[in-house]
Amino acid sequence: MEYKNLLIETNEGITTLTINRREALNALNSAVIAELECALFELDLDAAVKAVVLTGAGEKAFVAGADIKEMSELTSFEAHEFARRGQRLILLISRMRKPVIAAVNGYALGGGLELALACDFIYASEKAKFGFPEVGLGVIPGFGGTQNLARLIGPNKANELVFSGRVINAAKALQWGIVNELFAPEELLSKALETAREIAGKGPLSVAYAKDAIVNGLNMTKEDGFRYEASLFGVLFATGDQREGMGAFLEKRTADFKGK
Ligand code: DAK
Repeated sequence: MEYKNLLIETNEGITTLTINRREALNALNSAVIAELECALFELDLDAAVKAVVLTGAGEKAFVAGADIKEMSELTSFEAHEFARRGQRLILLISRMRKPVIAAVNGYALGGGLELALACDFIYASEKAKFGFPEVGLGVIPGFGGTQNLARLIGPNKANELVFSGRVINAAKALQWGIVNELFAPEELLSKALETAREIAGKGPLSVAYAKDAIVNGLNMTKEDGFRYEASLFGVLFATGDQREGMGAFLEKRTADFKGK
């Protein structure tokens, strides 16, 4: 696929995926959503890629939401297609084996916040802003936002943010637990890449299985989650990476993981 709205750069196993639609503050129209889905699907299959950092082009916005202009003109059938595509993208990120870090460099509103919440964790610029303006547009978050936000920060804070449509600053997002860490705008990407590199140095199967256990375990009872974790733990003992990781420790050398 030819990417007209994305910049994709891979260095030493880390891919920086930048949504590049500055004229609309990187708003998600159907073309951006289709390109993101395709790019992430391909990156997940690419053994050379160990982690993905997702960000927005420019200094103003990560993603200022779904494209309101395009949405306002949709027929009912097109709106249904749009919703299905968007939700498929959100689910794809949680199903990917590779970790995806959101580097939120500015506005993360509506569908933009939903996209960030779908990632495995969020780093943000001190100038970033977060909110769900949907109730002011006569709709509600529709790309998993109500579910992912309430699971992340609990229903009370999620209720306040979603019902009010208020935009909160980065410090508040950090305090509420939406964001893991804040950085000066010029440091954000390098800090996200630094963490991505740290993850890339670990066993890729271990990282993939840990993600699987955390994402899927959240939908299980605690006891079922423990059982699931034990199964994945056991499966890893059938891999070369487990022998390599433990062997390297015992031989006092750096592990050379092959992802199999
Ligand atoms: N869509 C389209 N264009 C947008 C946009 C958006 N969400 N946000 C900004 N732009 C465009 C502006 O129209 C403007 O374009 P021109 O007028 O220059 O052509 C350009 O980007 C620059 O924006 P501003 O001139 O407004 O810049 P300001 O600094 O003054 O304001 C702002 C920045 C972020 C506060 C403001 O642009 C703003 O309020 N933007 C809209 C934010 C918003 O309401 N976002 C939420 C959209 S609703 C669904 C699932 C999910 C969703 C929907 C359905 N289904 C399952 C069906 C998600 C819904 C949403 O995300």
